[in-house]
Amino acid sequence: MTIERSLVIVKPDGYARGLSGEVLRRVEAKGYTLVALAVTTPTREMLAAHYAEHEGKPFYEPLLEFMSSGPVTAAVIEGQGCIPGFRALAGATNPTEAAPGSIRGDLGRDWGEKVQKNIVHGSDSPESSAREIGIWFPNL
Ligand code: RTP
Ligand code: MG
Repeated sequence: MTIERSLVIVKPDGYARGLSGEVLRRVEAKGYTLVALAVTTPTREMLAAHYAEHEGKPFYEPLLEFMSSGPVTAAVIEGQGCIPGFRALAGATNPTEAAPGSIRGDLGRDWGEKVQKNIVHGSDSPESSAREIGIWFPNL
């Protein structure tokens, strides 16, 4: 595997619960490096670009509503295989199904809402990572 970068976001639910430090702790404990870090409330415009692949799906509008509802912690991390590596740290999309030991498995649950509030986002491929980092950290 080559050295790669991934965009990690502690979503509004994770930020509001004070889990940014816990997520970054796990990233660093795994051995990945923090390359960039910011707290920001994303605009709908940024989120429409970020989630373009999901446009038209039933959870798209609730997802944009949720993601623009408050501050998030956004980070670019770096390391060999960090794209699949962080996805493994995050666990399955649905926190109820995510394995214990993962971020979503240890810290997440179903809150009975329209969109899955699952604490973190992580890029799913080198192409997504390059695209997403361009949206969130255009100066990198
Ligand atoms: P992410 O993009 O946030 O890292 O998560 P993911 O790849 O595991 O999930 P993805 O399929 O890309 O979906 C993006 C986010 O949309 C919300 N979602 N809710 N049926 C639902 O309620 C539903 N499905 C997806 C989640 O917040 C998911 O992370
Ligand atoms: Mg995704």
